[in-house]
Amino acid sequence: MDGGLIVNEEGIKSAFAADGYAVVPGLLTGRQLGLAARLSRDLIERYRAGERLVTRDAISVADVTLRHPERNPGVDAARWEAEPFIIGDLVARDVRFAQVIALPSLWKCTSFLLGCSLQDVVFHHSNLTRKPAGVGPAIGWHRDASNTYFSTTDDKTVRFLLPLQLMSEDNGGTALIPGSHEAPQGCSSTDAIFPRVSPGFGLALHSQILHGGYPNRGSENRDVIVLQFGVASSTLAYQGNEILSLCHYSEIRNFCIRRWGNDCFTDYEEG
Ligand SMILES: O=C(O)CCC(=O)C(=O)O
Repeated sequence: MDGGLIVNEEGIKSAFAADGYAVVPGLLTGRQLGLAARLSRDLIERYRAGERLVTRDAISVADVTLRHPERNPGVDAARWEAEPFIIGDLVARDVRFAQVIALPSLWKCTSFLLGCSLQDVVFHHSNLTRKPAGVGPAIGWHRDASNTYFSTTDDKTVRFLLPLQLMSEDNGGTALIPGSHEAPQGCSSTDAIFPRVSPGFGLALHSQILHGGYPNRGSENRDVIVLQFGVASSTLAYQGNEILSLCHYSEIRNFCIRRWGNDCFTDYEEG
């Protein structure tokens, strides 16, 4: 299987089981990261230009600020109507995002974190979540298992946050409480940590880990591609209707090969 190079699988697996999260190096090669960053930049520009296909059902910095002023103190919502906060269903907006979802390293990592075969892994959903420099809003504390968009009844999901810039506390990086996936009550946000995640690495989240984040008041943007995967046999509590949802690796790979030919994967290989 080609793609990024994941080393230390056992270490990543035991961190994920014990802490409810893992920072996974080597998920994207330099060229794959270049593709992901280029597609995300295009999408942001199309949003700012008001293209309906991109703005439809998406959330702007203004929307979230008006709905939850406490999450974005001091920011004047009216100035940020054209600035995207969350854009979901990435393939529906730009079909080339299928090449990012098809990265073998993500599927392989999901299969070893969930202890299932690669053939049993399915794609759930995608979005681009942004915290623009200086005005990025906070994200409330939550567990992905409780979301009413796309979740399962058995906790068998992995959510990857793939940052396009170095993500840390300084630019509103994801906050999480290690071990909270095994502590349904009794967690305190004072125990939060902010993993530093480099572009090309991913933050893999257990469905029960408590996570959120503070506003970005730093000078660096913080954009993450969010991709959730699960297991075909799971019962779904909620099922968002996105292009390629519930497809297997072979189906998404074939989808890409039909559009861009066999080279579309090797093209993004290093060296
Ligand atoms: O963007 C972030 O820092 C967190 C995103 C998140 O909470 C999620 O996708 O569940």
